[in-house]
Amino acid sequence: MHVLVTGGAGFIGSNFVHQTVRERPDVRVTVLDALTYAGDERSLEPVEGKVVFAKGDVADPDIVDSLVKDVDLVVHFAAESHNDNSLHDPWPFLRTNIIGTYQLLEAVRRHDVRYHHISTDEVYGDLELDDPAKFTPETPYNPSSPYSSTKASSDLLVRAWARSFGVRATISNCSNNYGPYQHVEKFIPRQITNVIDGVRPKLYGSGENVRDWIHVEDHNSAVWAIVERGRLGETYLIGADGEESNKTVVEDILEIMGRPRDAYDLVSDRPGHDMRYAIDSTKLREELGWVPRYENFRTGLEATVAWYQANEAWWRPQKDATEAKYAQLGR
Ligand code: NAD
Ligand code: TDX
Repeated sequence: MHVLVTGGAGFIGSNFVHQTVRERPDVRVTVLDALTYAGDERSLEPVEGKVVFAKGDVADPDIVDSLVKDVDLVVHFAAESHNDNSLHDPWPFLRTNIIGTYQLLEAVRRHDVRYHHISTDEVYGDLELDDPAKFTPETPYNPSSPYSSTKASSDLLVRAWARSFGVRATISNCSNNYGPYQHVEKFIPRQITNVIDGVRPKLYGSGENVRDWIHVEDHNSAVWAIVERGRLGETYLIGADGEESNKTVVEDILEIMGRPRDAYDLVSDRPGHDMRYAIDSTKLREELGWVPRYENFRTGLEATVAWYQANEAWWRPQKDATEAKYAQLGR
């Protein structure tokens, strides 16, 4: 099998490529990535010589067609992925997330290639802290941010292309990922690298917002389960029952790194900040027999702290520019 992985130089995509090369020697991998500020070819160094890398834009129909025609499967990770950026400048999100998905769908339609679409739980909006409910595949779409509205749009394109044109597609909506190779703009790596730099972690608003954390390796094993055993046209929610408040996560990071648990600051809130995400992954578990391996969040967090401590050369080049962007936002 030959798979085209879009966004394979980003956080989740590069981990997907590592896992695939490690565990599936029968799979050939080609990566398509535009190497935006969020992509880094060095994230593919562990698989150097074992995958083909193409630098290019998913919104460019020519490069997309030339690569899709030679593969059996597309796994589409490429996206503008950061909510704070989408509040500052939404256009790249419309272009990459909506137009890029459209171009891929047209190419897989032309060449009858199996397609898996990577999406987020943020398409469902948010939940109250005391709501016993979790998101299910039946939850109505209700996105809050420019980022999540473009991801919701792309999901709807996939559903329409599957129904109207018979494109062989599946969709997964996953909760917040953590693990190695995540850009330092994101919450967990930002706080770990701040502590390394002697800067106090920054919590938006009250810090009570809840995210449902899953280790990136578990997200990616679920993607392979869906690709291999999922029903065409279906949506699967991926989550590992990892709900934690942002405040608890920061306190745990501080404790793991030998600092007092209260050595953080509250800063101005993100506009439209979703309160809580929570995934019900029953369908994935019961239908496809998937189980997460990193069930203990604290252990996974300790490993992630250790990875950023050991890999400063990887994240250091991103750090100043990222913090300069946050300084402009007052966060
Ligand atoms: P990321 O920002 O770390 O990586 C995105 C990658 O896509 C980068 O390598 C970037 O260079 C590439 N890219 C961006 N625009 C491109 C374009 N126009 N053409 C080609 N490549 C382009 O993102 P991530 O956190 O790894 O997220 C990957 C996917 O998973 C996204 O679709 C995101 O919506 C989804 N997702 C992320 C999370 C999470 O917690 N990070 C959770 C659920 C779903
Ligand atoms: O410095 C910070 N302080 C803070 O309190 C940052 C960067 C974030 N936060 C909060 C905002 C969120 O409640 O932490 C939480 C997590 O923030 P992000 O890492 O920006 O993630 P989130 O907005 O939840 O979205 C993530 O999960 C879903 C990914 O970035 C998306 O790509 C994915 O779809």
